[in-house]
Amino acid sequence: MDARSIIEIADRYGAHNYHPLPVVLARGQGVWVEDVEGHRFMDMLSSYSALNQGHLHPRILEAAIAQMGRLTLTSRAFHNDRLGAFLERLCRLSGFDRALPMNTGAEAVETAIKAARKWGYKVKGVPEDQARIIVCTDNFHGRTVTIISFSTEDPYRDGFGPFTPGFTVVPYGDAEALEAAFDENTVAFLVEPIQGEAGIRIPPAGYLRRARELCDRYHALLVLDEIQTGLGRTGRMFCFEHEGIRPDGLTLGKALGGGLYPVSAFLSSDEVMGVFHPGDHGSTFGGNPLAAAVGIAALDVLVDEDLAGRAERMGRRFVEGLEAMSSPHVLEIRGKGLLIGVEIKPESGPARPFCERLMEAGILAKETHHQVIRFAPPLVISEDEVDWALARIAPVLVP
Ligand code: IF1
Repeated sequence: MDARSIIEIADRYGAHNYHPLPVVLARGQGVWVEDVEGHRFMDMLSSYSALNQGHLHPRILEAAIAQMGRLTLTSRAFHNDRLGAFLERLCRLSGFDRALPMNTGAEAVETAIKAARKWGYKVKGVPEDQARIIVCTDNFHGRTVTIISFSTEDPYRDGFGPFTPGFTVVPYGDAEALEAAFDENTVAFLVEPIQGEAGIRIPPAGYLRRARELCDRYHALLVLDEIQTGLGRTGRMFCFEHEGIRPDGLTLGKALGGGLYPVSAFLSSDEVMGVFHPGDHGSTFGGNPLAAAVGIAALDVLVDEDLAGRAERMGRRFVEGLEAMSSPHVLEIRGKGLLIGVEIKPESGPARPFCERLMEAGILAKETHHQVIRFAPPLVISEDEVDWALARIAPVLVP
């Protein structure tokens, strides 16, 4: 079937909650994807960082296939022989005491919110139903009703109320405003170390360190959402390493599933995780043996192939190449590692037509927030592939 008919069917039978580029993908390998008509593209979106290890990484695929032939699902009513090893791997890699496995990013964030609130009541001593969590403007943490309750983006909220109370919103990157927002009932500050959806926004240097100090001073948890920034994307295994701090809680997802399966987790200390007891939280699929086997392989690949180091090196090469173009359309190029945003000047129009032209040139990238093109290829990208991409981006950015 041709691309147009496939798109028509999806449009006819699907909800219209997306506006995808008009390309229908059928195969993938590494940084490359192919559409139903046999055109090859470089995937510079990586499913929003869920494909850090690239499409169909052979080790991850092999682990998944092997596990699929043994055991895939047990629920948490029984133990399975893969989960313990996965949790241990995750804790050792991240330095946390315990991990709670879920499936999607939003579920990991919901878990973090529940953990922080319960920690607030049981450990900190906040009066019942008074717990407050500080979050930032232009945050993106997922799509559940509770999470969109503290979104500042109208389309994410419009028509979906009533909303969950208990959140205080402060301007992202503003340490003074953050300090002013703490009170005795604050249980956590939940924040992305770099805001992805907001257009690859990097807070001022020292912001996370200040956040760390404030959380210590007010006895609140610093919870970082690294669902997008974690697992090598920014040139470190975790983005918080850039500032030399440690959070009290961490959410991971996306690349934890190696581009193959939804795997997410909330990580924290014995003290925080200790608030959970049998029956008070869970998920049918979270921690299933297939997810655990895939998760182990996904982490092994990140470490063994030093994908964080590669993100750092390839990111530098890519940004230098973009800067060398001196495009008259570009207002700013920003990013860390291979999480790169190119902001288009308002007078050059929105980013979407640039993405459409990139697609015609063989590069799949997606605009975010109208003016920003997001470049976030799989971290397995090679120097030659970076140069290949730059050669195709140049004619689109430089007329
Ligand atoms: C979509 C955005 C990116 C996330 C952070 C939690 C989640 C996400 C920091 C929730 C998800 C998504 C969802 C996806 C597009 C993508 C996205 F543009 F929408 F904002 F990456 F920038 N925390 N990000 O970035 O994870 O429940 O989706 O597994 O289409 O909504 P999820």
